[in-house]
Amino acid sequence: MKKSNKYTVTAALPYANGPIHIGHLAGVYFPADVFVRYMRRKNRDVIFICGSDEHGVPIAMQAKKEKKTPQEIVNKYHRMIKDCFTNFGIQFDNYSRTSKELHYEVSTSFFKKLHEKEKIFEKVSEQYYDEEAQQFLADRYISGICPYCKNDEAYGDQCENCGCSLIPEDLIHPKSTISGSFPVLKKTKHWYFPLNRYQKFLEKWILISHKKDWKVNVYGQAKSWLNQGLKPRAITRDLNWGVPVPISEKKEKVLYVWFEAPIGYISSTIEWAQKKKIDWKPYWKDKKTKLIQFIGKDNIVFHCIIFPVILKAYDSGYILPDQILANEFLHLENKKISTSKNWAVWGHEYLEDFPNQQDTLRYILIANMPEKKDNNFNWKDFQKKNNTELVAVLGNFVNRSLTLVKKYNNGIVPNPGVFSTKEKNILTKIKNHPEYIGNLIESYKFKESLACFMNLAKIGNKYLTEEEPWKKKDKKRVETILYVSLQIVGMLAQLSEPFLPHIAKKFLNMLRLKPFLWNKIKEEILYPGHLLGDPTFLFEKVTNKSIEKQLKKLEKKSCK
Ligand code: B3M
Ligand code: ZN
Repeated sequence: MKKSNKYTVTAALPYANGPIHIGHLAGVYFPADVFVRYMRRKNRDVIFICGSDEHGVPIAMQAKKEKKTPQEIVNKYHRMIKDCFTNFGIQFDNYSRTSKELHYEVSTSFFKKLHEKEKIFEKVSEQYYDEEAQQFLADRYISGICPYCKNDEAYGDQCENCGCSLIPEDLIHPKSTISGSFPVLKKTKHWYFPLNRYQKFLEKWILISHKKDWKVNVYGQAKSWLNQGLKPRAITRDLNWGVPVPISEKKEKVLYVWFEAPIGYISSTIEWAQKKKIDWKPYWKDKKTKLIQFIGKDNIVFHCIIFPVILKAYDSGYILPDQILANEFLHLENKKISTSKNWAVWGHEYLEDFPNQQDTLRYILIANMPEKKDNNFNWKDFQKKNNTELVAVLGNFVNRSLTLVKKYNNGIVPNPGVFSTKEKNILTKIKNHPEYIGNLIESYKFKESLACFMNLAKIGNKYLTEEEPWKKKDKKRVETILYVSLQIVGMLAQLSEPFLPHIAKKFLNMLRLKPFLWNKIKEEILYPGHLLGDPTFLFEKVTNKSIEKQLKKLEKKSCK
């Protein structure tokens, strides 16, 4: 297969209305980071783009809740989210904000051009209006009884009890969540995007071209939307927070957040290119460039249907996503993660409670990634995986190998003697690992790629335990065993970076090795005569006490 020359990788722009939790990390940011780190080591021309999504009702609602202005809210959470990503080693090429001037320019220019080319139309409709608060009500600001399950706390866009999606007019006894009053229907003008005109184009692009290469969950959701038949959708809102509609005479009309936020991927790329003084266009317009988007499951329709249609309608040579990757949900202690119920493990709290153990969370969340079905995170399993896999297998094997080499050969990689059949097999096996793991990552099978990496550590650990070099009389035999062990150790150090970047650094330093390009990771990584550094421990045990502390913390949360 001929490899294309550029990759634009995006990760969903998180709403700056709250901190990042393990669900976000496992679902979007860790897999995306593993992928990009690997691609960089493959020497591919890849950029990793993200930024904070700072508009929309979720921000306005959080501002109300915290009695702050939307600006204060986004400033606070943008910082927090950005720091959290940095501390977990998520290495974006650019992390922007949709509140930046540049993003206003780019997103309004999209809107203007679509308007000029008559790709959007105006329509007056009736919408719920809160007379007390004197504002139109976004779907989320209206609650009432769900017509399907009779839950009396359903929202104007969705019932969280039965999961059905709603429109405000579906609700029985609608009520404004701002003032508690009964809203009235009032006329308002909005701009609509005729999605229905793109039905055929999308059917061809998704149902025919991507039937085989998109993940089942993504393809399935897109297909079900197409089967229902697409309808025009409003791309503006009555709200006082957002990118103002450039052609509206009325204030307080803004671009719908799901219209402008995806354009944020483009403005973030432009910002990056401006800083680097290079041209951004090849990353979005070169037909050979691959656009790969990592998103949350609840964002599928926006990335598979709305954003591609915007790009297509704008018609200036934009490429369409090649891959849209969404995972299922991660639960916490068998319960649905919920920001509003504070049922979550927050990234910033983890970093405080487990300093220098970022990679442990990376490891556990990649190993438990809800790739095909919902998965669960629980603290006992976290402790077990850390202690029995990272500490007892990977850490222990590396430490034992290096300690033995120090003892028997002054920390110098020995010259091997004759290999046994078992050793020959091991050496052949490890040689295949870079390609094997790489292929899994390129097929977006992150869990399997990590398992494959870990399997190598298991092979090494088992081999060293079985061979017992410390009991051998024959010096050459000892040296051969240590040599073979060290090749596994070296391979692990080179391959660990996409998954465990902080550990990888320490690990390579300890071996006094530089990171190799992925294609250069070959059989003999540590040559005879190479002087190793002093062995240190790569991982720390997680104690019962610290797990109890986390469980108590959760208990407190659930009592609130
Ligand atoms: N901010 C949704 C979310 O954080 C939304 C993603 C935007 S991607 C353009 O779940
Ligand atoms: Zn319901």
